[in-house]
Amino acid sequence: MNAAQTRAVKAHPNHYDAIVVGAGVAGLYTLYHLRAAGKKVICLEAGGGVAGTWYWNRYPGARVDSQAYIYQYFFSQEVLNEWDWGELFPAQPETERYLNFVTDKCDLRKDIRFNTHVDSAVYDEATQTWQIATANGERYETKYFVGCVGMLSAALKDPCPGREHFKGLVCHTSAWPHAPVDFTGKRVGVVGTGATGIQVIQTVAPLCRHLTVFQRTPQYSIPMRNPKLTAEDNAAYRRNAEAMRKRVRETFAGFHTDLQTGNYWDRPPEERNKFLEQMWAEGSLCFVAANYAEVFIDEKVNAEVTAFVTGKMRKRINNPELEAKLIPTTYGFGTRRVPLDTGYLETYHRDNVDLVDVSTDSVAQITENGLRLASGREYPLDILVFATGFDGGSGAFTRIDIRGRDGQTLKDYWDKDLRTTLGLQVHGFPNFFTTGAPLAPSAAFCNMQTCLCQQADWIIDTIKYLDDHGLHSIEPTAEYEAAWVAQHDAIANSTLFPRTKSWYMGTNVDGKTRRLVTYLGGDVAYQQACNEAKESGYQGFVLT
Ligand code: NA7
Repeated sequence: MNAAQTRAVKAHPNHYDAIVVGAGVAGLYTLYHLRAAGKKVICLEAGGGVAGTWYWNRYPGARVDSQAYIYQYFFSQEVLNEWDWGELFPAQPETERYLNFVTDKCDLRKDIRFNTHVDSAVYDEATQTWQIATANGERYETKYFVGCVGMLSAALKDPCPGREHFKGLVCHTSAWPHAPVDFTGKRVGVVGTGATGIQVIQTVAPLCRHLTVFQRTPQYSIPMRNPKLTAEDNAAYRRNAEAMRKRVRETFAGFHTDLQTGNYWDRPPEERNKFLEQMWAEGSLCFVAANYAEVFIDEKVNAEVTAFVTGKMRKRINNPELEAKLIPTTYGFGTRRVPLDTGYLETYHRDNVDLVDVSTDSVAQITENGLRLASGREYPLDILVFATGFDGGSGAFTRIDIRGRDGQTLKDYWDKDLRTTLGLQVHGFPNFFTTGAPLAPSAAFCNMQTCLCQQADWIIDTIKYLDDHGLHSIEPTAEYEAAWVAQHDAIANSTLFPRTKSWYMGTNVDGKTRRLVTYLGGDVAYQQACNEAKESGYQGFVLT
């Protein structure tokens, strides 16, 4: 950049060193630390408040599946000292309150522009800046464009046409109304039985007159153990916070517990069963994240653990007809995201709940009075809830018109092949940083707080490095990106995940490139790769 170009950049009324898009877990953290590093930074947020996922997904029953003491920030002693958690797995209102508390404690609100949807971000090679346009007509310019837009924020639209004819209320879980929805006396239909659908179903069933669940694929589910937390519990979390901060970065999936060492088959059968029973009793995702790696790699191990889980489910369901519908048979345990539930399976014992299999007779049309299947069978409803998932990992980025060098759009690039460098940058898009993007643990298989904050740390350090060295831009080379993709694929293809249809593999979105969105080498290996890039002076990246 020559002197005239530098002057032109500085003259822009909305010029920033860095613009962070999204005020969720990653965005708030990045904003705080970039500001603390002396950068002129602003955060643009589409919603009317902070919290990202926990702002939008305010449906009944929404709840975090990570324990509160690992789903919290560790960077602020003041926040740690002053915040008390009420439940081990906090519900959406508590989580949203927490993120608002952090926002106010750290005085972040003044640097967030709410109700500001970013429509486009275009890289100007002459000035080495990103030109950002928002839906409300504002223009911004920034050296660094940091997308903290959420791995699960691009919701899939209505799965069938006809919403305009429906006399009742249609709700998407991911854009739930802020005013409470009254289910009293209502006939409710829920489409989707992923982690979200399960939370809605078990919560709404006792509130409504009748609930019809439209299920395409059944789920393995673990009963959540969710005690209320006392002042002593919170005091213990505080005492342990420093150790926990370190611990979560030492494990495979960013939890406090780690995958088992040793071989599954080395334990005799009764010990294996005892181990599984102990893990099951935890009532958490530890059953996944602290199990044996072979569960996800070795068909026979997976079959044994699957049999253990289905045995548990059968006992709860205790009805052959329902078991046939609710127990998965087409994929192995853990190869799609395992939900934690609170009385979900037992919900189907209620007289006011029906389970409809839409795997062969699909959801076809929203009618005036309800939902019609392909066979013509119609279900009268007052409220229709879609819990139909997201374009995971990539969708929130490709819904923004992002253009890098030579006018290349990110959407076209990813439509050809879903690829990133460490999930942090993309070749052809200088000074564009991402959290929660494909090919990193934070895209799916991780305690999100751990992985998002670790990625944000790398981005913050990299921005500081560039500025401290008087550099203008950073971009991964095509070769380095190809090497990362190859490493990612080699690991992914050695597991059972690619055999199962799920948002992890992108099979839930028509036409999406099939690639496991999440890096499965584990957080420790991932952090090592990130640190090596940094410590080598960014070998594999072009710095100008
Ligand atoms: P998921 O896990 O993608 O679940 C979406 C559900 O919606 C799933 O049961 C889908 O069935 C179902 N679905 C989607 N489209 C249809 C149509 N057309 N007809 C019937 N059923 C349909 O999303 P969630 O929001 O539950 O969870 C996302 C993540 O949030 C979760 O993994 C956690 O990390 C938190 P399918 O399985 O595709 O047959």
